[in-house]
Amino acid sequence: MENILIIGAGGQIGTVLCQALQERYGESRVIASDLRVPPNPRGIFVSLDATQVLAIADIVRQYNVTQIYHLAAVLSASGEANPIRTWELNMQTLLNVLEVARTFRISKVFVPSSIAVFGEDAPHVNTPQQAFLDPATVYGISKVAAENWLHYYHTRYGLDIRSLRYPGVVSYQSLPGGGTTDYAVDIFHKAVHGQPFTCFLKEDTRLPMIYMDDAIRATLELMEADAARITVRTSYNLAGLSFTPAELTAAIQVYYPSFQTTYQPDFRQQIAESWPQSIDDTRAAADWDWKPAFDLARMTGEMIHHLSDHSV
Ligand code: AKB
Repeated sequence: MENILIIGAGGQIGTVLCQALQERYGESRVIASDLRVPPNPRGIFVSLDATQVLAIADIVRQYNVTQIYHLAAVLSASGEANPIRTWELNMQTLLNVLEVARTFRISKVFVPSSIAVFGEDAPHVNTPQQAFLDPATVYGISKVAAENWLHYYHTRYGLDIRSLRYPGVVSYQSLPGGGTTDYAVDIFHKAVHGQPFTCFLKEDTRLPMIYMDDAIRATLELMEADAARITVRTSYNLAGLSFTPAELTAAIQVYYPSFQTTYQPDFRQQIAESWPQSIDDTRAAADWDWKPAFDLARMTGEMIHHLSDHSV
């Protein structure tokens, strides 16, 4: 029987992944954790500061944990406010998780990476799995380092660690925080409330994104794949869809014709321009049969359906 610890369970992906794992494995088998415990959590939710290795070890021992999903990290935009602190937090929590996993012989670990590992010198269209990694943000630098640590712990200690380079994740269940792709969620909240949206990126900034359902399915499919099929032990490229703020606005206008976006690019524009516009994920397709299900029209319809009071 698996007992699964999620670190960063209160975040955008953690909130939804936690529910998906509870549905799959049972509520008593999933130990959600974050710095703060939300009011009325479903199932087991414990307070955990992942910068404290002994605190992670205590929970692993107490709940007999067999798998860890480590989702806590400072993201691309907020990370730039304090680069050294971001590096320390992202690396310390990662190394703590890896050491606990090694010591307690955890059977499987998931640590997400990001499209932020890519920078100026990677091809921006259909960015390949193997590309030059020269990230422009401290978040990206920490994810490149993380990918190499994952590979190291796998080859040196035989740990079964798996990872995906998430694009921007679009969700109705939870809000992102501190990312460069966050606009693609914020825009829907404005649209359903009948308000105009001010975008911090230029209208033609194309970025890779993924709808939450696809992101969760990809994570579970990767984690459940036969270990012999996992040929990438740094992190897999993962594609969902790609769009610009102008294209997303047009897709929303199908439901709200008077909805308007204005553009006031800030420092996040430069981060976005350093990232891929689209991702080549043929390796994920070949190794564990990955195939996204949501295009722009379907994603937009679902977001509006869930965020508005009525079905559209
Ligand atoms: C961010 O914008 O920083 C994240 C990411 C792409 O990893 N959503």
